[in-house]
Amino acid sequence: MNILQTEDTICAIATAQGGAIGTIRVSGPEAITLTDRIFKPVSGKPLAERAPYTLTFGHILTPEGEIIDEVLVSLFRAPYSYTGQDSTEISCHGSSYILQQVMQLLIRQGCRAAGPGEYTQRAFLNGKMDLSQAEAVADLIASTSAATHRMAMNQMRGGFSRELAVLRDKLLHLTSLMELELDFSDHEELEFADRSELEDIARQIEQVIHHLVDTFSVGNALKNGVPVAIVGETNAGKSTLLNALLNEERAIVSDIHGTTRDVIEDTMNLGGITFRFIDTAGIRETTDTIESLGIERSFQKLDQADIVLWVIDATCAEEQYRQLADKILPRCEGKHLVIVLNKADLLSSADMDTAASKDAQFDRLKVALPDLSEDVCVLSLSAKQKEGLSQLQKQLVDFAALPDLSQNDVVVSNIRHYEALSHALEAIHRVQDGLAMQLSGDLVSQDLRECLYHLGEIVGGTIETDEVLGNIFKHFCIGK
Ligand SMILES: Nc1nc2c(ncn2[C@@H]2O[C@H](COP(=O)(O)OP(=O)(O)O)[C@@H](O)[C@H]2O)c(=O)[nH]1
Ligand SMILES: [Mg+2]
Repeated sequence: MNILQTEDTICAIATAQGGAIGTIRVSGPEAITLTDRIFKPVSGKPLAERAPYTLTFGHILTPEGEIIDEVLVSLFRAPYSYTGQDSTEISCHGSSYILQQVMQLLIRQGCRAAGPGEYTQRAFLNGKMDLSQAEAVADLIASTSAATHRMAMNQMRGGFSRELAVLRDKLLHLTSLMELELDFSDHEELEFADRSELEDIARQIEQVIHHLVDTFSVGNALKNGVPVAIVGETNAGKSTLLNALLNEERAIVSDIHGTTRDVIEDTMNLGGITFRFIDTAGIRETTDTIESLGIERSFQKLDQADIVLWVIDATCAEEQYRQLADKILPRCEGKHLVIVLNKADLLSSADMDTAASKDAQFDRLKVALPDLSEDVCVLSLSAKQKEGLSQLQKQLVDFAALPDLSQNDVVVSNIRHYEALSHALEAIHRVQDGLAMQLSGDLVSQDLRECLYHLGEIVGGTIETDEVLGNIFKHFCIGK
């Protein structure tokens, strides 16, 4: 499918199955004519002759004259519709048989069944909304909590777009000051904005972009779940812990070392917060290429996580700790780290003779782990017996405390926006460096333009390719 095709007329069932009413949307230059061909209004006056933004009652008929349903048709004329095109919405009874019949009739008359997100894509291409607003439509439909709903609603209503517009204005101002300097640099008698003023504007821009980039960790946690990476040596019980936390057999558990080679993740709601648990390949020295690729990804996931669960086999805790401390601890800076001493069930039976209590063993282990900073939390549990899990869950909820969002907070939750903003941030840093180093204006302008380009990518303009658009809209539901 050519994704930029907007000149044909599309139709789709826009409502979920099982409701009392089902709506079919038709959009395109022929929307009204084609609907008229299958619809007989009770008043006798065809849609083509009716005023827009009216409801018309009538019947959907087959070419043979059989009544498929009694329906209400709403009428929209370009450019005042969701897509910006002529559109109709046929509200039928919610039977999937009826809806399929109406779809088939429309298709027989020349409509094309719409792909995912095609209506919103048309809305974007017709200038009804920018790209970030279009993406918010999908988020809004997928929202499952007050926080995700608020983020999406704010973005769809243009909160983010406005913030970006202010930024772009500032950048354009800075660019024009720089270019003024370039154009008239031969005229030594002219005074230009001095560099400290330019640096000041650049600093303001940097702060705003920096702030937006920072909001992504909250936005992402709210939208996709707080990322919790489960890492550690092979056979420490990481997959068992994942399964215990998710309460299902999600990952393969085996006593063969190196079983988990790929990343397995799933979400779970605890105390009203969605967590994204990520089981990773065990970290060990290996010559197996596939396994080492898996281990590389383990580190990637560790880096992306907000919370790290380092699973250690309690029966050889000191050894496992020493093996990996150098690799794991430095990567946990700025994250919450929980050291999970797993297989506590084995410990208690092994140490039965000494009559040491579970707590005492735990304390001993804690002392045995050297140079642990204060804020690292150490818990002992048995993933296999599902003992001690509630303590871990409580700890996770404590760590994850997310801020309450207000209606107007701009929070970046879309990875595409985050990446564009990160690139914009790099560019503005180069601008700042350039200004500080007294680089010539044309070099600095180049980075300024790059910064503008990346901000432009977010709202969409003239730059996006079919591929980029296709990628964005394919995640939509059909009918939106
Ligand atoms: N006794 C005991 N065995 C466990 C526990 N957790 C995991 N195991 C076992 O340890 C082995 C490795 O577990 P697995 O979850 O695959 O480890 P991974 O390689 O870290 O993912 C399996 O045989 C598990 O049944 C536990 O809490 N107690
Ligand atoms: Mg595993």
